[in-house]
Parts: sequence; C-alpha cells; structure tokens
Amino acid sequence: MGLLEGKTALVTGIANKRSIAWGIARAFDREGARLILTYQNDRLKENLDKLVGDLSNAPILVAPLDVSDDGSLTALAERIGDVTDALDVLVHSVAFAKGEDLSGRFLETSREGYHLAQDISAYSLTALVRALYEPLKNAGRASVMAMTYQGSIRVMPNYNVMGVAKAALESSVRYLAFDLGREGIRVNAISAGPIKTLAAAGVKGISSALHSTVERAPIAENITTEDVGNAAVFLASPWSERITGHVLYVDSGFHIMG
Ligand code: 0WD
Repeated sequence: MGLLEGKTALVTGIANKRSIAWGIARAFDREGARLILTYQNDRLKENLDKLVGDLSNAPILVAPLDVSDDGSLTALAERIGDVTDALDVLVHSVAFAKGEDLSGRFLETSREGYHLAQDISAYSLTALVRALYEPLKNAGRASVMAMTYQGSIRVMPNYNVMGVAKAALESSVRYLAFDLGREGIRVNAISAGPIKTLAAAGVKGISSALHSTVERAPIAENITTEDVGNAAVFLASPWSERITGHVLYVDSGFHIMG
C-alpha cells in the first residue's frame, strides 16, 4: 500500500517533464495519491496533457491557475469543490522574476521587478492557502509545502531578487505554520539544490551552481526531481505529522559547507 493512499493532493507549477513539480506529482502518484494538477496557460496545458499519460492513475482534476490573479484562485477553489470537500496536500512550486533582475547587481532591481517577484514567488503561497483554506481545514491533517532555494539565506550571485523573494516565502511558511497549526494544517518548505529546469535556466550561473554541488557538497552528486519528490512524499505523509514551519534541505548537504 502506498504512503499517500486515500489522500488528495494538489500540485501546482508543472511546466514540463523537467519541472520539480512533475517529480513530486510522479512520486505522489507512485504512493497512491489522488492528484489535482494545475497549469499556468494553454501552452503549458499541452505539455501537461501529454505528461499525465505516464501516471498510473489519471488526475481527478486538471485546471488552470495563475497565482497572480485572485479570480483564477477563486475559480480553482470552485473547481476543486466540485470534486472533493477535503484537500490533504498542497504543493506550491511556482516562481517568477524578470530575466533582467536575475543577473548583474541586485542594486539595479526596479520597484516593479521587486513587486512582481514577491507577488508570484512569495505572496502566492499565502494567496493559495487562503483560497483553499476550507478544503485544507476539512482534511483534518493537511500538509502544505513550498519550494525554496538557499539563495534566501546566502548570497548566490545573480539569484538577486529571487533570493529576497525566497526569504519572504520561507518566513511566510513559518507564519502560516503558526496560524494554521491549531487547525491541523502543517506548512513546510523544501530547499532544493540546483536542478536544470526552465525556471533555473533563467538564472545566470546555474551551471556553476550545479558544478559547486559536485565539487563541495558532502554527497558529491547533484540532486534530481525524484529526490525532491521523495522528500515531498515524506512531508505529505503521516510520518512527518509533528513537523511544521520547517525548511527541509534536499541539496546533497551543500548548505552545511562554509
Ligand atoms: O534549481 C532549481 N530548479 C530550483 C528550483 C532550486 C530550488 C528551488 N526551486 C523552486 C523554484 O524557485 C520554484 O519555486 O522550485 C519551484 C519550481 O521551479 P522549477 O521546477 O525549477 O521550474 P519550472 O519547471 O520552470 O516551474 C516553475 C513554474 C513556471 O514555469 P515557467 O518557467 O514557464 O515560468 O512556475 C509556474 C510556471 O508554470 N508559474 C506560475 N504558475 C501559476 N501562476 C506563474 C503564475 N503566475 N508563474 C510561473
């Protein structure tokens, strides 16, 4: 029997087969979860339609979601309400910043670029939890998780405005964990090491980050979306029932190095 048998899980942020969210969706599928998947736009829906054929169980819902649009969040909550009263697991795997804000000096960040990165990469977690509060509460012991990167606490050249957004995201995880603990809802983050995805390709210097993991991390190997998927299964399962407000590093141990 799978670890997530009988659980309904929403996974956001699948852009293509390299997406971390897709690694998580596959791991959840393997463990018997009922999946709800979202796509950002019609182009990405085509990718997702092809990918879902590889799952052992068809998703119970595939729906659009633009986290920067309150109407889209409300529409998603309604669509979810049509298929289930309770949401056991919510995965936030969404981030965006302008290309020009992901290279050079952080000092050059515009007000608009700063707000955009914060809105889509950090506030969206709170917006999503707000929109899905009722089904999360109904689940009794729901687990929410967000994807982060250690550029939140250390300076990673070029990560810039996204590092600041990830700091806000991790702090949001702690405040939401406090707010929702009494309702049985846990909120955690997974801090993944670098993985070559579409989003990562937008950050100048991803190749050197991948190289550094192999050179300097205790486990001299880069991590895969499957590694993140397995950690997400743990956070979604009853085996992590008293863990909340935590940032779990899945980075071959890179973060302990000086
Ligand atoms: O090295 C990496 N790849 C790491 C990624 C290391 C540590 C953390 N992360 C984080 C990212 O910051 C992000 O939070 O993991 C999460 C997932 O990122 P990913 O899997 O690396 O990237 P990708 O496959 O591109 O998925 C992110 C997706 C978007 O894709 P693109 O690249 O087309 O922007 O986030 C989605 C979109 O599908 N997204 C949105 N979804 C809904 N509404 C929005 C939006 N407004 N904007 C972006």
